Amino acid sequence: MDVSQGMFYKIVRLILISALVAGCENPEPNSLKFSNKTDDPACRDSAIENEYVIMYKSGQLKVVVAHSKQELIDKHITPEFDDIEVVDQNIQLSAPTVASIFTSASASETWGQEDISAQNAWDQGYMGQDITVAVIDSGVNVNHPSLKNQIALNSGELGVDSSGNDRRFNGIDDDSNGLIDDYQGYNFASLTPDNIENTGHGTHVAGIIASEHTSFGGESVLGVAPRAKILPIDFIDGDAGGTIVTASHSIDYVLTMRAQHNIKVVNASWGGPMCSTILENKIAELLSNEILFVAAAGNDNLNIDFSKQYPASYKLENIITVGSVSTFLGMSSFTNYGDESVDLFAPGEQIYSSIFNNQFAKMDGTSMATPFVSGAAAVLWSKDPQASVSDIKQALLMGGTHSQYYRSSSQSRLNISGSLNEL
Ligand SMILES: [Ca+2]
Ligand SMILES: [Ca+2]
Ligand SMILES: [Ca+2]
Repeated sequence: MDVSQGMFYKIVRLILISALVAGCENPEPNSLKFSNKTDDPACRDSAIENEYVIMYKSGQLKVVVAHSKQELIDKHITPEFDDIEVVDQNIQLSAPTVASIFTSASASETWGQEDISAQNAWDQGYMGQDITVAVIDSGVNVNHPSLKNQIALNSGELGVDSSGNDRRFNGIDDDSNGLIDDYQGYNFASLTPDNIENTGHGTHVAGIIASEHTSFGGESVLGVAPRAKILPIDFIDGDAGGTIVTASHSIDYVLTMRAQHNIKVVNASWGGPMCSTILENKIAELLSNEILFVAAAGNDNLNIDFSKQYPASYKLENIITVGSVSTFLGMSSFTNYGDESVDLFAPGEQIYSSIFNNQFAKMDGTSMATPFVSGAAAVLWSKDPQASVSDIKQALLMGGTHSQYYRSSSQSRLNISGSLNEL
């Protein structure tokens, strides 16, 4: 390539990056993978004004402030042009929403587990053993009696250091993974090791996936994969919320800890109309590492083939998007749906599980349907540890209970017994 050609390609790339920086208004036909989700004006609403995220070719992220496109290019892009992979708006992620919290509800506390034939898997000895599910959420009450034995602990931050101090609390990054005292997950909203669980959401999700079946004061949750481990990754704290950056750092952490914990599944019971190439790239990295990403369809009663919701609507092979069915087994009145964009339905109303302060509660939402599928994936992997993401996804979609009324690609709702037969 001669000099003029090199300059030409530089200019072309700069134009592409400029198109990205312009946000969703001005998609170039070939502008990376951005244009397929730039047609929805809703994605602009969640952008943080004047804040941009630079993703370097190394995978590192940096948040920068610029008051105009020209300022962004002159100050931040041009000086580091060759090291930059993509530039994106920074986007606010709303705290995960639950359709409602019940104080009294008529359904059995285990109707969901019964509907998906979980007992059949447990009877065969498939309980998610040796599999870890990363729960990227509002945090997990790691001391909850149903969950305290189910947390994936980082061996590099356990025991005592050379000074005789407990590595869990010594203020030192003992395993040199870049994070201090991350012995039971990490909080990328506060940048501390502490799960700050003040919504109940993440604990409820974690309980559906992997609660022990032991009774505590007469109460128990039948976790779908009771021998799987949970890696709690907190990326949303109260009103401060999370961003594309906290979500991306959470996914980077999954990749860092993947080998030690055998993380096969990420549960993402959150989303919104956010237009982010960076988040899409991060989920694609999970795909390269054979990690499944199970995403909630959302609770807006929308057809998300048309009203895109992310991360559910990214076209990546490792994503399973989950809608909710009611106790009557029809689609929930609130659930999002889509013949292409939703993959599978699962129980998502009057779901009983753990919450903060060591309590239990019933909740509604696609956030609750999603962990049924994550738990089921862990169960399938405990039957066939060598299975690929594609094998597991296919078994989940093909093994479900079929109905033409379910508006999803598989027209079915989760059934573990059927899926085990497909594997
Ligand atoms: Ca560490
Ligand atoms: Ca430490
Ligand atoms: Ca939190």
